[in-house]
Amino acid sequence: MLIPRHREKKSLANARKNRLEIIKAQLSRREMMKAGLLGAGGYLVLKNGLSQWASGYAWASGGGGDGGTPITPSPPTRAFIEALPIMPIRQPVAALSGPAPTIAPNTAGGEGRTRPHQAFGSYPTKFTFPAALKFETHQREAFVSMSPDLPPQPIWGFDGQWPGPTHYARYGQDLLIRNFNDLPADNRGFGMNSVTTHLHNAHTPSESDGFPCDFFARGKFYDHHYPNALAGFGSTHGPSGDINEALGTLWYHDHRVDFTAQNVYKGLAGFYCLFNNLDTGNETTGFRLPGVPDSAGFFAPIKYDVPLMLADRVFDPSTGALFFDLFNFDGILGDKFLVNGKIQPFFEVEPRRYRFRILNSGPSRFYQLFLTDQGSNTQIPFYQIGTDGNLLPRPIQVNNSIVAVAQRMEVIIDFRNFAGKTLYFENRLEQIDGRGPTGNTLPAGAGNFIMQFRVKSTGAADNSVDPATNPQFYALPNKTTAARASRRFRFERGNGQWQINGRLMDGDCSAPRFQVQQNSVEYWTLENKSDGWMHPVHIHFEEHQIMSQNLPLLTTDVSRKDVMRLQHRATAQLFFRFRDFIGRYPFHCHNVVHEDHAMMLRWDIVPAPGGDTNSQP
Ligand SMILES: [Cu+2]
Repeated sequence: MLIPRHREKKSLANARKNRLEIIKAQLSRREMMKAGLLGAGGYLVLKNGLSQWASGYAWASGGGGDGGTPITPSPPTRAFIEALPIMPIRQPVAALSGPAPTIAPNTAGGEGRTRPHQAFGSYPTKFTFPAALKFETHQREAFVSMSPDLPPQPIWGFDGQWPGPTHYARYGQDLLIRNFNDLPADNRGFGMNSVTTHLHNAHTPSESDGFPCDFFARGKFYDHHYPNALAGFGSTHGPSGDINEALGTLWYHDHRVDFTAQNVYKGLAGFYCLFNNLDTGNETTGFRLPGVPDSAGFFAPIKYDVPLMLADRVFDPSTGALFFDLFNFDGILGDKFLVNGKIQPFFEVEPRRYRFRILNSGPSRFYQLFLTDQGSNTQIPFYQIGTDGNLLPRPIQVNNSIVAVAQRMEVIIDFRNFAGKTLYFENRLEQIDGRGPTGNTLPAGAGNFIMQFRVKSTGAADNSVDPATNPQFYALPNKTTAARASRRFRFERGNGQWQINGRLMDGDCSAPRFQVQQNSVEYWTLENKSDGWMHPVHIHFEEHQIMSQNLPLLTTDVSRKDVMRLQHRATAQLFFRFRDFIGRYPFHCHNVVHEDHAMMLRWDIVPAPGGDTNSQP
């Protein structure tokens, strides 16, 4: 039946209004099920005007009426008219606001933590309480401009910024960070104002890791202890840890159970960079990676060492406001590409080498990044030096790199031969819905130009290492040790939800699915039997190495990783060594929409001689 154009528009507007009201009510998937808004299959029930929005002509259906990519485009915005923002560095404080820190949770003093700091009890000689270095951050609402062509957007940010301040830290120097929840009562449309902050892939005691159910209410604070200690310090590589486990580019982000997608989409994310006496942030020392320290000292942005946070977003076509669709279970694809919080910025660079720390902050898109000279549509090779926050053993020359949600790629780009030219980061991966890329790479020039480089004609001296000389960074840790336990995990869709081995994450995170023995080795097999979906799977606490996969590996997959890009019909076996701390951790799909629709599980690390060997938890 043909619907008159004006009626169609009106019903669409009603549907959107109804959906926004449900989202504003902060209902989780579980609550929506209870309220009868979701059917048994997990799909949105077609009633009360919701159906128009869900079922076809407003959204390219992902199948089954469960939403998909918006056909209704965001309002037009101009590209490459605003400069790339560089985030400020978080500054230490002499004293924390509020009560003095305590090892036990200071519930009476307003702390939301529920478990004592373990590293001060079990490791008194290594970590002295309280940590000498102290920071604080305030999560709060702010209005920011993402484009001069859009209205100011209400975001939630660490210290009111998106991306949040970049945190610089050094190995061997542990720190306390007091995290205040100063978020507003009114979420202005979406977002949950109880929060938990995860430091992605850090070797962090469980109580400071930002476990999904360790969320704390507005008005409270939470003290996180980050040891910044190399893995193995308490076991295989005592007392200082294994230098080959050194991490570089981490990021912090909200991890609230059932609400991670909304809260990260709203802005709760930032970079955390770890340095040591090899990766120094100074191109005249250590590995000599590009970087010139600021004369203001360690807590100031390092020149030529640039974090880039990629994000895609949808904006309401009528109001220009940031839009989040809670009813899309495939994954949310934005039609606007932001880098460091700006839509398609430009960056003026000198004709020399730069280190870029590139993070895909989601929510759901995969990128295949090329460096494109738009005039000729030629691809310029560059060197990849890291994946997922870990330096590769040596630089690898590539002409593109794939980065799934939550993955990082570190690259060195040499602009020396491009003085006066304009280059672009171009995403050429074809992806038409939140399920994952199609597998096709678009022709050169046909992708999305997400960022522009304007190369100046002159620049400062370059003392950084030339990656073409094949310098050695860290070696790969040994992975020949036999496993104490082998486990197998299927990532699958069932009843319209996202499952691991046929089960959903429980909403109170109360039951561990399995227990790992502290300081043991395990082999985990991850399996995706579908060719409809891809899952970037993140395992907390320890990175892994891929032992084998039934699909070809990228040259850069021979590395340490913290996200497994589980492709269509992939089966991959991973090597893990779980060391040092104990407690509960999650493991989940980092397409944050899949994560919130329960593709996550809790597992625990327990002291020897505990732990189980359940092969299909
Ligand atoms: Cu997934």
